[in-house]
Amino acid sequence: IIIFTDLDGTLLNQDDYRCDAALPVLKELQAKQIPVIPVTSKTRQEVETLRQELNLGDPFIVENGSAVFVPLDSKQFVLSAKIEREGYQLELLGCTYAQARQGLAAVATMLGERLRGFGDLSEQEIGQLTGLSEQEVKRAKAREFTEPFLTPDRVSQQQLQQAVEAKGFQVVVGDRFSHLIGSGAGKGKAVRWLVRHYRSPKAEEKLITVGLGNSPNDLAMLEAVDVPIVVPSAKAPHPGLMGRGWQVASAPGCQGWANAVVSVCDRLLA
Ligand code: 2M8
Repeated sequence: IIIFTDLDGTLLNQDDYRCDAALPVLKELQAKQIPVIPVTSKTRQEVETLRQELNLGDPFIVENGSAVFVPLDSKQFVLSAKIEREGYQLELLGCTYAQARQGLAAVATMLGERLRGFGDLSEQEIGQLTGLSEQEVKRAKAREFTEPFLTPDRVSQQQLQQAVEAKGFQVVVGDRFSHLIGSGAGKGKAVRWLVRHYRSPKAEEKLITVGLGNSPNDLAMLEAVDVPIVVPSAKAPHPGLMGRGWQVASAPGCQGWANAVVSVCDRLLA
């Protein structure tokens, strides 16, 4: 089993970014050597901080599938990426942050709309919009591949998407922001890349992939796994993720995550 998981609103509660209810389950998974792979909009710095806090050692996917980081000491994943950087092998699917910034400016000009990205917002503004602390905002602003921006209300989602694609990028929608990402990036592609590089400890083991997410930007990841699980938001599951017959966790945030992971693992390992 491999567990691929979104962070905000999924493993982490949407409002306080905590994951207390999931801690015992994460321990259990570690003991069973079941990899837990973060697949998130967050930056490498944000994920590295969380990995330290949670004592996670597995690979991770940042900035909406722009890059896959495989620790150089990984035993469960084959090291075959081309770039080596600070203790990881790095598989790059997206673009650079400078390209994403230029892309957002080009889309804004095309639409005749002001589009405000993380690079345009002060640390204080991002803090107010997200509820992150000063230190956390700095890590969220340390972007390498993508630009989160305020979803414009005067432009339809379709118009935005068309303009973004005309400029050679993609747009995905997270919990609070839209994200401009490179044309080769995506949570689904990054998940499939890692699955191809999984080295099963037991040759005869049939790999089963589980994915958990709560936002439209998790769709591609959920489509790429064997067992997709939708974590509902505080009010209801996101409408874009419904009607597909996917399992919906019994509660929002980390409590729903924990309940769903325990029941799926019990079922798969029975
Ligand atoms: C952004 O990501 C979330 C994920 O769904 C969003 O779009 O609302 C990212 O910029 C991330 O780096 C940041 O930590 C998060 C904070 O809410 O917002």
